[in-house]
Amino acid sequence: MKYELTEQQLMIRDLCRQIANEKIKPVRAHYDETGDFPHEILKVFAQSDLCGLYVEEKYGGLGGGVMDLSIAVEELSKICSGIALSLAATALGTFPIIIFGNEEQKQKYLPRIASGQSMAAFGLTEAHAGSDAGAIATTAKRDGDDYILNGTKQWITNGGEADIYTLIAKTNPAKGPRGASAFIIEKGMPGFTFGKKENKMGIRASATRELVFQDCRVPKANLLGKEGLGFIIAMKTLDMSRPGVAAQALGIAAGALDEAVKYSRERRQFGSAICSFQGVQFMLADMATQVEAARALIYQAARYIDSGAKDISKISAMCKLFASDTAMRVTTDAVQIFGGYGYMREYPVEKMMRDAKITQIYEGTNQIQREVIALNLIKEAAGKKE
Ligand code: COS
Repeated sequence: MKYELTEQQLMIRDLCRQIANEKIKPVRAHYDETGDFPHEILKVFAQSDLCGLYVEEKYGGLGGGVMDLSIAVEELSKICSGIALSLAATALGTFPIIIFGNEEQKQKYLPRIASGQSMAAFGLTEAHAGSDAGAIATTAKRDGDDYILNGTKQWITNGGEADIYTLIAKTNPAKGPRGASAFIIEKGMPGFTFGKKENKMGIRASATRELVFQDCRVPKANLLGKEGLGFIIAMKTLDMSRPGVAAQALGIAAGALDEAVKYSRERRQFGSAICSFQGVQFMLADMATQVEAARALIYQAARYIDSGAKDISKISAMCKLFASDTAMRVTTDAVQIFGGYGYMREYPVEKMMRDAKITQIYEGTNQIQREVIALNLIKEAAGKKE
C-alpha cells in the first residue's frame, strides 16, 4: 500500500524500521523482563534526530507534525511499544509548550527536547482524578512572583527520566476545571521529588512514576498561557497526542500480524502449514483488514491535525479508540494462532498482547473516547440548520 508519504516521512519510516530491527529487537525481551529504562536506545533516537520530529525548525526540530511522529511511533512499536513510548510521551509533555508556550518558554525548552538532551512528561493524572480530570487536587498557590505547588501526580510516563514536566494544578480550586492552570516544571526544582515506580503488566521498558510536590516553588515565568487555562490546555494537548497512542497501538497490531503470518507459514499440523487452513486464514484476513483500517484513520486524523484544523477532538478520539481496540483484538488473535507457544515468553506475541491493553486505557479510557465522540456528534447536530 502507498500512503502518499512525503520524502521526509519515508525517510523517518525507513530509519525507524532500521533502528527497531537492528537496535531494539535484540534487547526488547531484556527490557521487558527487567523493567529497566532503555537509556542506550534513547541515545540512538537522539543521534538519529528523532526527538524533534514535530518541533519547529527554528527551535532545532525537523518541522514535521503529528503525522511524522505517528509514523515513527508506529514503526518502533512494531518491535517494542514500551521503548517507542518514551518518544510519544515526550511529545505529550511537549505539546503544551508548542501550543501555549510564549516565545521565551519555547526558546528555553524546545531546543533541549528536539536535540534529545531532555525528555519531557505530562502530569495530569492523580490517584482520585483519572477520567475525571477536572477533579485534580494538586494546588499551585500564588506567592509573590512564584507559585507554591503541593500534591502528587500518579502514573506519569517518563516520570523520573524526563527533565521537563508540563503539569496541571489548581490555582483556584473553587472554580473546578476552570480553576486549573498549567506549569513547566524542571527536575531538580526544590520540593519536587519522585515517588513510587510502577511495576506494570506491559510497556515495561517505559518509566511510570509518581511526581511529588511539597512546597515546590515555581517561578511565574513557568506558567503556560494564563491562570485558569489549565484544563483547556490539558484537553487540547490530549486532542493532539491521542493519535500518537493510536500509532503505538497500530504498531503493536501490525507487529503481531507480521509474527502471526510468519508463524502460520512455518507451523505444520495435520501434514500442512497452518496457513493453509481456512480457520487461520479468516483470522489473518480480519486482523489485516482491521490494521489497514486503523492506519487509514490515524493518518487521516494526523494529517487533519497538521492542517491546523481546530475541530480535532472527535477524529483524534476516534483513531485512539479504533486503533487500541484493534491492537487488543489482533494481538489476542496472534496469540491464538501461535497456540501454546503464543502463551510462552520465548515468543513475542504475548508481550504484544500485554502491551496492547494499556492503549485502551491511557490518555483517556476508550469509554471516555466514546463520550468525546458522542458529545461532539451531538454538538455538531445541534449546530446544523435543519
Ligand atoms: N478542547 C477545548 N476545550 C475543551 C475540550 C477540548 N477538547 N474539552 C472540554 N473543553 C472545555 C469545555 O468546553 C468546557 O469549557 P467551559 O468551562 O467554557 O464550558 C471545559 O473544558 C470543561 O469541559 P467539560 O465540562 O466537558 O469537562 P468534564 O469535567 O465533563 O470532562 C472529559 C470532560 C471527560 C472529556 C475530560 O475530563 C477528559 O478528557 N477526561 C479524560 C482525561 C484523560 O484523558 N486522562 C488521561 C490521563 S492524561 S495522559
